[in-house]
Amino acid sequence: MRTITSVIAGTAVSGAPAAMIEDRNPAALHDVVAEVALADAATFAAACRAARAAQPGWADVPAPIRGRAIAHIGRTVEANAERLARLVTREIGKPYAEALGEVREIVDTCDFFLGEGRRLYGQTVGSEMPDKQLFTFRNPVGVVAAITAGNFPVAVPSWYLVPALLCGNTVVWKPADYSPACGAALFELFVRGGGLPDGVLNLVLADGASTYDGLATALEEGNVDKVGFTGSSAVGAKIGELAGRHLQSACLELGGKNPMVVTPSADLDLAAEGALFSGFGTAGQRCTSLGTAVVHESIHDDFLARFDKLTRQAAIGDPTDAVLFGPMLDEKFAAQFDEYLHWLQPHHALHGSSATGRITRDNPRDGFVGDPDAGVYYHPVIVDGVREDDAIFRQETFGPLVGITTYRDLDDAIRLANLPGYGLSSAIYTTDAEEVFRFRRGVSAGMVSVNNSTSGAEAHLPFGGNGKSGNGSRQSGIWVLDQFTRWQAVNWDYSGRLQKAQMDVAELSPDESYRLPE
Ligand code: UN1
Repeated sequence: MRTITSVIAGTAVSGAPAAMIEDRNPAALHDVVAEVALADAATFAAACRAARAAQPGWADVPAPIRGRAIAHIGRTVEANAERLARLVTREIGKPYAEALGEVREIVDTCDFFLGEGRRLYGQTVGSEMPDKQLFTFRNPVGVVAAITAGNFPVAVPSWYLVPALLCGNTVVWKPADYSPACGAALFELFVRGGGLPDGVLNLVLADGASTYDGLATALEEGNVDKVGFTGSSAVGAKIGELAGRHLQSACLELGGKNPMVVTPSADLDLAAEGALFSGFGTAGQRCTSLGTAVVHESIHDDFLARFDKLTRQAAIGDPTDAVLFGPMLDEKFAAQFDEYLHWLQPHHALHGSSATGRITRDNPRDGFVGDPDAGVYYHPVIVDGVREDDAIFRQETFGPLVGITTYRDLDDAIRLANLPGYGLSSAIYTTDAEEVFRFRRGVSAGMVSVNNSTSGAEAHLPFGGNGKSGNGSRQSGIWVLDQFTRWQAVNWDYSGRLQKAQMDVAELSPDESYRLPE
């Protein structure tokens, strides 16, 4: 049995400071992927001290050379794509094709940022006074603590690690406690593939409580300059509050209750296909998964019939096979999803499967692929008749559940889309350009899809949300550079005298009373 541990400054942490746990395959619970030595809060704080010690040296490595490290990491990940994808499938049950796509997202992120080492542009700007020059520089923030979720156990972490390292920061990374093997694998690919010096990237495997306490200590000790967190809105609020006490704004990527508006002009087959993938891909466990389909009342029955049919026909089961979705990420997500199913009420009509709840031999799903009793599999559920006061309408239900509600006019659809108070992703299906732009303007989401899934963002557009989905921070593309660098403004006076800004400024002789002759 393989034991995986935290790694600080290039050295594996010995023993199991907090606990030793077994990491199991959610598609085949008898399969123990690894034994995991969990660290405690003190280990987290020690990792931040190591990152602090390594940071000046890493910032001294010229940015184009750091960009080369990112290039090498990208190529190393690409060369290990199938192995890493197989591990993603084994550890969190993501269907293999999707896992390969997830690995591709790391490579895309590296490809985008490898050239940024030769840009990281600042500006050269003229002064308001002669013989004086102005400049801006991007400086690394220092030590980044990145705490990530396990539904994207390797791609979403790379959204933090790649730009943070490229910008000259050192990093302490705490992957989800249910995806430690993916975490350890990605850590090795970064450190070995990139040739990173010891302490530049550190790995801490810990549970949520130890991480929070360790982060609090590290912030207190002045060893964390930026916190990145991907996870639930509830935990994100706590992390944001903790960072705020140290006058820091965390980079928060939180939950979503992502709406899909289906209008009368929509191609209903396309909309149903989009709803199927948005709602049930990754068993509905993406932060960008579809929450509620907001469907015009005139096409509700047609849309529901198509969506129901596709969902009933979808292959569900063994994630090494060609299935729409596999198991829940982990048993704790299954237990949480069971709670959400209690939110179903008599006014709801259920569609999409032969039953609801956990799929077992006694509660079967037609056409299930493999042995349902081997893992934690759930029936997909389409909940029709959702009302705006229902918990199922207002709250994220991380799992294979999609609500349907109806609207009368587009203003009403936009109101319903925004009502839950999240604001991550959204979609509209329409062939009417005016509706597209009215929706884009009115919806609170950071991301809008037109005739496409709510999920599946590309790696070079800003990714992030508003409201309960985040504090406005954006990841990916050029926008994330503002998370991992701080602007420094420099002015250089070479006039040889003290020139006072706003005071020693030459005045022209304007005559604003001048009018053209009639
Ligand atoms: C997440 O679920 O945390 O847009 C991220 C998408 C993926 C990323 C999802 N590229 O669905």
